[in-house]
Amino acid sequence: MFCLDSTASARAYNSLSKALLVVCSVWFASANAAGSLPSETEEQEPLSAASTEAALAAKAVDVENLGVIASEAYFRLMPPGRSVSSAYMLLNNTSEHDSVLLSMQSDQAERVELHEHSHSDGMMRMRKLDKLTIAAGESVRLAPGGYHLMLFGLQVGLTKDDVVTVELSFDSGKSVIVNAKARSLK
Ligand SMILES: [Cu+2]
Repeated sequence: MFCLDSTASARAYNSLSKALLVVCSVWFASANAAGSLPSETEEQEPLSAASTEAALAAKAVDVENLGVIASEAYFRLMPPGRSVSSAYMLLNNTSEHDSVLLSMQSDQAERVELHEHSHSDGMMRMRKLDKLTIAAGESVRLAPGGYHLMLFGLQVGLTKDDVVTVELSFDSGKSVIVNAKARSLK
């Protein structure tokens, strides 16, 4: 699935120099215009101290069992009122077995997808991926212009002090809890 419809991307990519920022702003604009953003009707409860402790405990156990460590996690701070953003991190597979990221979810977002940017016919597009394999002993970096997590229906009004918690589920059946800090991206 491509995030950009071909008309919007053709207009937007006349100037390649604006590549990444244009991708996101045009994509956000078209998503809003199409009314495809989920409603904001679901109540989002802030993480309590107890659930934070539980999450940290879960992370410790999962890292031990799974061998995948997530670090340097952050999400892109959105303009006011926007509910779609992206998250980035470094995934390091310290085990002796390949690990396949299959799904991800967050209590703070309606839906989380794995995407990658790719060049096609001289244009940069976003594409949804079904999985991401992290080879044994290898790292994969999710970063602007490459792999990223797309956060749809994200809690509105997040600020620089907020954290988005995402659960990554792997083919082993285990999962890793990632706390992504807010970051402003130029
Ligand atoms: Cu994307």
